[in-house]
Amino acid sequence: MLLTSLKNTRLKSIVIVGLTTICATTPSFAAQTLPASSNQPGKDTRPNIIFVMTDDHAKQAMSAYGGQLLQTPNLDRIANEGIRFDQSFVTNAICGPSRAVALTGKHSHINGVRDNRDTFDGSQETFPKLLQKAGYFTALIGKWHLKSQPTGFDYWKILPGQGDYYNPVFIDKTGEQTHQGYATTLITDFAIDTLEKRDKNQPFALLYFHKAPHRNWMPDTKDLNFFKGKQFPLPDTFFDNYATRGRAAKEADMRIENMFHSFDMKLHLQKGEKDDNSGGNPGWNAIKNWNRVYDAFTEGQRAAWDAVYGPENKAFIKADLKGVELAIWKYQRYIRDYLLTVKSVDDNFGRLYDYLESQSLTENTIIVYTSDQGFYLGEHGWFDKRFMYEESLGIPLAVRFPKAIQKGLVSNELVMNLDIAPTLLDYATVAIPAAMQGQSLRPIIENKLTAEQHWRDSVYYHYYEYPHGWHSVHKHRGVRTDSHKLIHFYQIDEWELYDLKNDPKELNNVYGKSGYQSIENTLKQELKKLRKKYKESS
Ligand code: SGN
Ligand code: CA
Repeated sequence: MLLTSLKNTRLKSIVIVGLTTICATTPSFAAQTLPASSNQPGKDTRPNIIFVMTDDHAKQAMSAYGGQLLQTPNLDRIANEGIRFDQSFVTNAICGPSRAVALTGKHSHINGVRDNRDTFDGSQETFPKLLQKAGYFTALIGKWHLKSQPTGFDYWKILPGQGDYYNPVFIDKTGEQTHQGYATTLITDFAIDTLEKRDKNQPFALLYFHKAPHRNWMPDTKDLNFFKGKQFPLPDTFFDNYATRGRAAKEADMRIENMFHSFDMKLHLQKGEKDDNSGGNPGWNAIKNWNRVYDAFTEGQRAAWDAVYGPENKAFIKADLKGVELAIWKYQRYIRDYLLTVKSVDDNFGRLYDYLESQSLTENTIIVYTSDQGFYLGEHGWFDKRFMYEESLGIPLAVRFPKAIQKGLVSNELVMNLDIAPTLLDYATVAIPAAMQGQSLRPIIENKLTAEQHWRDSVYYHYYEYPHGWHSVHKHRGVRTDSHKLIHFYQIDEWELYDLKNDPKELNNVYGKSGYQSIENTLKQELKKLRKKYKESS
């Protein structure tokens, strides 16, 4: 049944957006244009790589995915001039683990980073290391969050841990320095500078990894009035009470009404007032952390910030909102601030793109765009991620490489962040290690997958961070196919099953309901098969 349903979708899985983009000419494929190795005499024409990753950027906030909340013309360009993946997923929706998967092409239980408390073992094989060995100049700029020092990079400059939005500390091989400015802009400045200073005879692979739009969503002061006066529509599922779900959704601590008044909402509490909305990690001092980032502003930044937040905060205090009204106010502030941090990513990516254009680098450079996981923008009443539900499981994934990609492709194949490393190695003509668990996306990217070729029936997911840390989401593993999703919260032995075609918002858990026995059994078998395939025994 699984296979049949997949074969039926295969034929529909690639579509081309917009009549004007349907070309009469056959696209030229990279394989025909790339030399085998950098050891060949003459100019090295292997493609450059720019891997753009944001932190917590939901597809709903990218206009190429039909998101209405904000226009992201620069990021959209990657999708519109290349390929957009509509069913792209992470294996474990949390930062450190997701980055480790992207670097290694291996699931968390193999690469050793199961949750944000784990330290990445930098002695293991990664795609940047392999590219470096193959003669690429490799660089990493921005958020790293893997605790150990980066390995496999000729140059790196990273934020410590989560990093700060304003006047952040960066670390490089020489030590720590504080840089005045806004993180997204600084990361872009450093990325451009790195490209400018590189040895131009070598191909390059740049990992351009943003902190934004991670909590606590502090926009750039120059963007603060961009949405002035705008009210955003509430998502349909904002008031979800998880009626058909089990304990996990009910016990998670990530509802918007519980966001911190200080750190998240940017309100200045009076002396003695407590910010005891738990917001995800009891014991964490939100007021102290808000004061720390607010105190880090320069005078000019603080004046610009206060000019906008000051009067708004005053009006909020006066209104003394409660209950639903308070939750809606919090949503409005959250979504505005979140979107503004995305806007800055988009503007800055545009700046990097302009640089590439000025250097004639837009044709022979593969640009991959993704986020370390999806995010809840008020759906189910939540912020944050972690769950295997669609909003956090799904990621934006787009690839631009004019030499190989027919403009405007859209794929519905089930793809994963696990596939990024093998794909980039493939394009660099570096052998993909057998131990990598992902698959090169090249046949999809080049629109060469035929009806007979088998891609993938399902994706495997495993989230581990419980009970430690933030947001109290129970451990779970699961399987998602094109049409269904089965989740097992194994420590509390609760199952959930969703019929994604009839219930795309996952409001109706049908596990154990009549008529679903057969799909339930099929998916349980599939889960077993995937655990075996990926060598997961624990
Ligand atoms: C911080 C956030 C959490 C978030 C984790 C993990 N709290 O701890 O809300 O879930 O990061 O995010 S904060 O108030 O300190 O911002 S991740 O993307 O790095 O995995
Ligand atoms: Ca993240």
